[in-house]
Amino acid sequence: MTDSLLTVIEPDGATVPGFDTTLSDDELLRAYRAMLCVRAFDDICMKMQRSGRIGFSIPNRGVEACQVGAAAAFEATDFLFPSYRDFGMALYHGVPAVEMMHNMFGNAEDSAKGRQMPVHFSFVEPIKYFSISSPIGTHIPHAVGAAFAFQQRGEDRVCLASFGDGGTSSLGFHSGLNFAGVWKAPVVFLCQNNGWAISLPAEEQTASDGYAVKAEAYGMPGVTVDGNDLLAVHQAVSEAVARARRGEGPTLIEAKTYRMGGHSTSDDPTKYVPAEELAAWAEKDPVERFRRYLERRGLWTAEIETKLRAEVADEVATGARTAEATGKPGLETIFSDVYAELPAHLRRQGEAAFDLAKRKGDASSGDGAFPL
Ligand SMILES: Cc1ncc(C[n+]2csc(CCOP(=O)(O)OP(=O)(O)O)c2C)c(N)n1
Ligand SMILES: [Mg+2]
Repeated sequence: MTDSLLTVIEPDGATVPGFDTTLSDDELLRAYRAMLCVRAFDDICMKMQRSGRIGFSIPNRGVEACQVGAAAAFEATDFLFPSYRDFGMALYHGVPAVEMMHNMFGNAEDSAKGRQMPVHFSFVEPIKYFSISSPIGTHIPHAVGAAFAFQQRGEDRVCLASFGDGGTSSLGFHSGLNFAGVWKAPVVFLCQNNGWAISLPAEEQTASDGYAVKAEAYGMPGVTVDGNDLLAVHQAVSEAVARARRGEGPTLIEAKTYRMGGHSTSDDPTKYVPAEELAAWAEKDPVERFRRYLERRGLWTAEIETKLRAEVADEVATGARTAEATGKPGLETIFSDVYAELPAHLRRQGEAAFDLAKRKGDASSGDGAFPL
């Protein structure tokens, strides 16, 4: 159990003596672009939700370094089991913004064919990004089960289970970590402690001294890392991935970060987040901190910034326009990808429903309001 907080980028962008990242210059710039893209994506989703064009979205502001630093430690052959607040994991690995926008609109091009809520992305290429589970913590045993299967089959793949401080109160957290410890499954648990679980502060989520300490009970190392420091998160997760690949089992990483926005586009954080707390964390903005690092390293200029911002703004705006203009999934797709062979009773029920829809018309759209 490491008590100290791993941090490598100083507030002015310098790194601590003796540290060097294993990320190449290209990967560093890719990470920065992914973080800018998350911000652009968030921005446009807020506008689309406020104008009633999508049901809801999840803001990522403040946690971008944590998502992207962690994602950069995985190969495309590994399996990510992300949280709903992990947009940067997909974007870093090259998922085009338009693919994510298809899900925001639940349209015919959506990989889930409109059968998931917005922000419940799932991708097979270019990264194995497992479908988001709405019930908190239920994806943790999924990640452990997949990791155990890879271990049994002798496949060199590692799984990531990413969840929040609130996720540690779920049954999935405890059963998942327990069996990962017992089986020495190749899985990395990333607890993004972002200060809040909707309106419940992280201090009221647990009586233990932080979250990393919980690792001890399950027989695995627990590490605490500065979640606003992309390179520190990347280092901690890379070490855990290497450990998993060596067959030494799982690691629990607590990344201390901060949600600089609402839980979703449907709540008002000013009702419960102290303004001074938010202001203090805004000073530690992870994107700005990484930008200073890139500048010191000679990888950032104002021209590069302008170019990247224009690129990501165009990517998300074009993606949103394309997704909005794409039609809804046909009713007859409700059973697609579900059964290898459709059972007879579902075929009969389906035919009756499709016939009714043909005669009476498809269900009309709702008003776009979403309860959470
Ligand atoms: C089993 C279950 N209980 C409650 C909810 C409602 N809910 C949705 S998000 C959330 C908070 C989760 O907080 P945290 O794990 O810290 O993640 P964060 O939103 O901060 O990223 C809750 C309680 C749910 N989706 N599933
Ligand atoms: Mg949280």
